[in-house]
Amino acid sequence: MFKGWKYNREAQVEHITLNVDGMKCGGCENGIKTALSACDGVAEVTASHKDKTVAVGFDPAKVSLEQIKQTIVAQGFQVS
Ligand SMILES: [Cu+2]
Repeated sequence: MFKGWKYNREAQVEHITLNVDGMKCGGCENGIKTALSACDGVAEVTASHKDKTVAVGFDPAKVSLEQIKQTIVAQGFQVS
């Protein structure tokens, strides 16, 4: 996307909560947050190792749910 180019479409944000196994501490949460935040289209990430959940707000036009899942798996966690 070009900076300064007026995009005439409102950014849409979809929210999803994924069940993620393998997080054991805040460091694991941060690893997932950092990896997902680096994805274009991801607007917000909340991770909880206690609840074993990762909540993601994303623009489906820019990033797919499958990409989000794969990013988490690439960090060494399991998404159910
Ligand atoms: Cu950890």
